[in-house]
Amino acid sequence: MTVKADKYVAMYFDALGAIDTVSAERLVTELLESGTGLGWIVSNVILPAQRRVGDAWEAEKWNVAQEHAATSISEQVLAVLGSAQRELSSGKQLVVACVEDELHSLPARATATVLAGEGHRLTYLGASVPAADLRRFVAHVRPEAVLLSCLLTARIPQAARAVNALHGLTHRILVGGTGFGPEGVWATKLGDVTWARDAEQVMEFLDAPLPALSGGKAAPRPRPHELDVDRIGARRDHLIDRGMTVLSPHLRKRPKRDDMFALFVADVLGQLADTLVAAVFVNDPAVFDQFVRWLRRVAYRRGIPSHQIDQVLSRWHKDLEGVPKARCAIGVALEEA
Ligand code: B12
Repeated sequence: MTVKADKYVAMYFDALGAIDTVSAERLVTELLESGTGLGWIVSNVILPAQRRVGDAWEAEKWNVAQEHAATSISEQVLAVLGSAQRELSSGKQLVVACVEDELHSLPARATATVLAGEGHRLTYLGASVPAADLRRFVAHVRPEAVLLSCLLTARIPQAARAVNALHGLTHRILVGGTGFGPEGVWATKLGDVTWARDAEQVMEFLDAPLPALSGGKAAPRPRPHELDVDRIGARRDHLIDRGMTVLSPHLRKRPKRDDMFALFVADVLGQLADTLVAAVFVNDPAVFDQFVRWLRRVAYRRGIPSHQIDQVLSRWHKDLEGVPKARCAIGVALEEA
């Protein structure tokens, strides 16, 4: 099956590269008509091709516009696949949402599409759903389970807020996405949730007897190092400015088109600060270290050497005096350089 999958991934990825929606759609519909399962197509063709899109962007082979165009084709393909599915009376009512600030909606949509293919009744809320609005929506719909997606580790605090907001409203909260780390290790910090790798695993959990609905006032969740988290949050803009100052001589060396590059760098520094908050929130420096490794790779390919990232980190280390958990995480990332 792997060889076959590789072939289809290559064909699908080529269609994305050629912005050829018709071929992408035809490929998956032909697979479906030949009896290939919806879950298999999503997990072994569409999602791996999207990962390749990310690799192409990371390696600067594809620009942001190409990535956007490719992703919008995959969204369309998933919409077509999803609309062809029928709900079963045995199907469960499920709500799927990305946590606040999480813009990677495609993996959540893919998960929802596979579950719809199994006859479940899906309400897909898409990207960045504020916790309070999610609570209101779930209180109204009363689904059997809520599925939360988080692709970036930086969004773990938002995931925790969503979980808190849902307390007492649904029998199950399932969380998924690369943001929770390998095998969902950081999801354990969110309290009463179940991490699932993919839609298949969600189905296993849905088949198990329903846990009791925890009622009453929200149980106090562990909010580790709350003060440190707030302190970094309060300095977020300052940290971004600092990073831009350190990197600006370098940004000026870039060709004219690169006003966009400066915006990208500012955005990534924001993600870096948010990831530091997440690392402190779950009390694991590995969260930050992992993102810094990615940043070094991406920055290097765009002409920013690793020692300049170190300079940013060293400035942040100084600026965050009195925030020991943050300094510890930065220290680990600097040592790993
Ligand atoms: C498309 C894309 C975008 C689009 C998203 C559009 C959309 N509608 O989804 C846009 C342009 C918005 C975007 C933005 C950014 N992106 Co982006 N993006 C991607 C890309 C290319 C594809 C994402 C995708 O759909 N993957 C598809 C599937 C295969 O991913 P997957 O996570 O493995 O999916 C599995 C699980 O996550 C699981 N799952 C997910 N949710 C759930 C929920 C439940 C309940 C369950 C059970 C399972 C589950 O389902 C899948 C398995 O079945 C990835 C590349 C990649 N490797 O994923 C980068 C990537 C994720 N992005 C990345 C980055 C850094 C960013 C930005 C910070 C970039 C920037 N500022 O310039 C921003 C951040 C935006 C934000 N605030 O959220 C990095 C992350 C690096 C890191 N170490 O954290 C990646 C890996 C790119 C790269 N190679 O560098 N991005």
